[in-house]
Amino acid sequence: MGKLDYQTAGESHGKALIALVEGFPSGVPLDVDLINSELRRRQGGYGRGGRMKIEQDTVDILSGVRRGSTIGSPIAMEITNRDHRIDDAPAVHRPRPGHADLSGSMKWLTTDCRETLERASARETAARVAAGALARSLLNQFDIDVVGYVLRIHNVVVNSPLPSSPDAIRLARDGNEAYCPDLAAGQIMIEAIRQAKMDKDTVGGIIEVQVHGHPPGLGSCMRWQDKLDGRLMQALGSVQAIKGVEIGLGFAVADRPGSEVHDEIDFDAARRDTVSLGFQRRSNNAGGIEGGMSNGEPIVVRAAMKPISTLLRGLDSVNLVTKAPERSDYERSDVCSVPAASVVAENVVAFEIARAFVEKFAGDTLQEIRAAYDHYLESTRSLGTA
Ligand code: EPS
Repeated sequence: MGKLDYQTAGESHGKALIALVEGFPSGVPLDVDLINSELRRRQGGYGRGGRMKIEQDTVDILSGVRRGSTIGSPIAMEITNRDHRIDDAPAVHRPRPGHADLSGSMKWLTTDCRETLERASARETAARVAAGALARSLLNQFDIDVVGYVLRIHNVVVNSPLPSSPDAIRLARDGNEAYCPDLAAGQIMIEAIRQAKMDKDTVGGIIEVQVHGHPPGLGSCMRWQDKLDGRLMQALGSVQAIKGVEIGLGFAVADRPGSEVHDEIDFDAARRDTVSLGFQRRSNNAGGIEGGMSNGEPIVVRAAMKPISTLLRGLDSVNLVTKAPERSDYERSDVCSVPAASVVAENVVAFEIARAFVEKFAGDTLQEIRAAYDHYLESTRSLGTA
């Protein structure tokens, strides 16, 4: 039994993107429609560019599944690129500030930024969404729910309280092209994107992801690599264009004394049979993680996305061949992909939760994982009752 992990391969204009998931338990009924609907959502959102009119992202499952269920072998998924022309795509000599163009050209000793940008492109996130959405077939077996949405685009911020259940958040979120659960704010966000497009500019924003229904004890304080908060930060921080990640109160913890930060604990015996084992918090400033472990409260993570670095109006740059000052190259691009990034964030978080879940309740089969999970909940529930 290997560790649950995944890898991606593929360039933006190569033949295809690949997600390869290893260590996935057997016996999990696979929800391919869920993977495809997440891929479709990633392609959408207001502010996307022309490429999304060309592509129709769906997965072809190449291995690891038999008669609709996983069989324990590596699961390879392929997403075909309709717009595959990597050999014919023009050279890019004028690096876009903010993109991988200049650092990649220096690193791989080339004056053609295309050699780096093809892989650095956010198109790769389609493969990450496929892997994360696949992991949800496992999470769904245990009623673990993950929901991601947009909190802010440019200077437009959600300013009404969000519904508390993931289903209600999803319902509100899916009602607008900003993927924002506050409809009024979502409409103003769309206006901000429209304005940026008119200005030949781009805008960024903030996304939030919540996890519900998971047990306490995912992650560990024993090895720094195993801390759940650190792992979520790595997973989200590695998503293209993400420049900041925070958990719970995040940077706002610096403004408050401890008495206004830490989430006081109650016990309600009547709720002992729930996944929180009866423990309850009066607030959730920790964002559901203490000591690098889930504490049973919803996990709440946020990520800040910079504006896309391809601007129609260009930015000052230097021609890598002549070293003359020139404006950066323009590649077809999005004006804003914060809504799409909320889908990416939701699914990369889902994968990390599944990874931590399979670590804690290790087993080759769904059956064994379920037995370990039930045994754990039963054991923790009986703590203190001698
Ligand atoms: C993307 C596909 C890309 C870009 C975008 C994301 O396609 P193309 O380069 O052919 O237009 O639209 O990539 C970026 C914004 C970037 O900076 O790399 C996708 O599938 O999400």
